[in-house]
Amino acid sequence: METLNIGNHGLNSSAKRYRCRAKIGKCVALILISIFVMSCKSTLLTNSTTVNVTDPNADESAKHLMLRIREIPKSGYAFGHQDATAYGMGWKNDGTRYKSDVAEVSGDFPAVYGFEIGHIELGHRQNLDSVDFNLMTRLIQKAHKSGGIISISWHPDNPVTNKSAWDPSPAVAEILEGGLMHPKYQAWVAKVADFMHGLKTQTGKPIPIVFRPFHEMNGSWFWWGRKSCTPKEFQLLWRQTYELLTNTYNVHNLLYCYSTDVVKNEKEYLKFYPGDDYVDILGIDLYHKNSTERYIELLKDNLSLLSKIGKFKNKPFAMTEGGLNMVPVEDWWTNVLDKSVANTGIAWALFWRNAWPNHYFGPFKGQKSSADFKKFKGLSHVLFLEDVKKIR
Ligand code: BMA
Repeated sequence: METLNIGNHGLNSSAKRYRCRAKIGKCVALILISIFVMSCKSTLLTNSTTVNVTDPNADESAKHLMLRIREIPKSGYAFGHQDATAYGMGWKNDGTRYKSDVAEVSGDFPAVYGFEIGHIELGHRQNLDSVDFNLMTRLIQKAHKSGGIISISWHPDNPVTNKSAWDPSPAVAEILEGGLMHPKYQAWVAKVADFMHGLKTQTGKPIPIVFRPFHEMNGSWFWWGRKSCTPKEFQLLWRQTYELLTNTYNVHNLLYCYSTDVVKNEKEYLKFYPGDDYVDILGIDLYHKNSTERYIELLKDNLSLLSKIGKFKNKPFAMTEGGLNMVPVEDWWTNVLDKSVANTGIAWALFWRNAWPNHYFGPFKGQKSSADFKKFKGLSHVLFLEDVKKIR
């Protein structure tokens, strides 16, 4: 009995110790399991060996961005706005307040941020729309830090006439390798490279960018457009720019996006295509210029065509620009846009800038389509910043 008592006593305290150890063991196991699960989740999205990007030396950040972009269509499509945080209707960012017209209307920021670097090639402090490049860098850092995706377009001046990007005088042949203006063009691309190199997080990591140069080439309004150069010349321009950025200037934080204007068919879309090895994302710019019925048709036709090419090439695709100037149709977001683009597989749709009272494509407080925009924001398949930042 005594022994038993002692034994009981002994057993009680060792049982307690055992239980205590078991509890600690369980906690440790739970922590380890959570770490394992979390690391599995992040390896799912950062496993760079499984992601296809064209630049063989692409930074991890660029590969990660590609994985995020590929994930988005599984839950819907992301909303983007050009110059969202640089200015809006009646205001301009002076570096003291971070805001956006879209956030003021809907309560959340866009998921995709369009920026424009036209005039970087000239060494100007501001872009062609008077956005200071230092401010732009800070806005890109902030958008990236908060989980947003950044897309950059470039409207370089005509290198031959020194007039704007909208001067269609032929210039491409002159700036290609062997052309008289090639050294000048190389120096321009070096300035683009400097800007891209400067896009770093606070801890010095490269910020990944969707770079979308020489867009709407099937139109005839830019010097790289269909009436100003041959498809072959355009393709060389693209490839040489790509080579300069990646190999000569060691820029590795970019995903390259090829985007046309509205097209009639697949052949037109691919007419200027520089090749699968030079393009990561397929884009198309679709503006509502004619009747609503016509735009709905155009979205359906062009996006299904884009989706077909994207699936065939296994490349993500997006509506890289678009919108209805001054959004005069009250239910445009839900009834015109969303009805035609939901389920097309696009990763995002980006709307052009809120520039002036007669040149804007996003909503702002008091604007006619604002109430509908809030409804649009409430749709579970339309992703804003809070949604897209969870995809990482
Ligand atoms: C165009 C217009 C221009 C602007 C250019 C580049 O569509 O908005 O005013 O300079 O884009 O942002």
